[in-house]
Amino acid sequence: MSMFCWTRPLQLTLALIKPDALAHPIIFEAVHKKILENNFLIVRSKELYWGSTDSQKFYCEHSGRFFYQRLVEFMSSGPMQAYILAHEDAVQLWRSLMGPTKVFRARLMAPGTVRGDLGLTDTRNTTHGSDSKESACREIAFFFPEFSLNYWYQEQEILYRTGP
Ligand code: IDP
Repeated sequence: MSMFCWTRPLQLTLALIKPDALAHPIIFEAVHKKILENNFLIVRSKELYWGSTDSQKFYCEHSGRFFYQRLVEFMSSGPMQAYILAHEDAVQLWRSLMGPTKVFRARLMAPGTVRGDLGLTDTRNTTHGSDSKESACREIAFFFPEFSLNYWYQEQEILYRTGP
């Protein structure tokens, strides 16, 4: 029997534990705990290691920014953990639990968030989360090409309509 009680259909998001956080078991555990404590359903999870081509492709929108090269090198500096998370408000909830991008803002204005508590620098900021439902679809396909979003959402709808 499920321990969750959903009042709305579930939404998916893509969450990443970046290399700085995965390198330290205590930090990884703290982020993973945050996911579980907030009643996300972990739909898929895998550890992966990016080459610089993957990092460049994923962050192409930032190419030309002053931090781009540093970001690309960082994202391929060690293993990461990728998750497909489900929740009624998955995109927004995970973004708010992560906290702001920049570490000083996260520390000063969002203590208690993952980045506020555990972020090291603006680049090495522990986690990624999709910023919209559209980005989530694109990013899930990038990380989990074998996963069928359409199928999952259809099944979800049927389950939700039918009830437990
Ligand atoms: P987000 O990760 O909060 O969605 P984005 O603006 O999409 O933020 O930036 C992607 C990633 O690029 C950030 O998570 C961070 O690792 C890096 N980054 C963003 N802004 C800066 C900066 O000003 N200095 C260094 N790295 C940055």
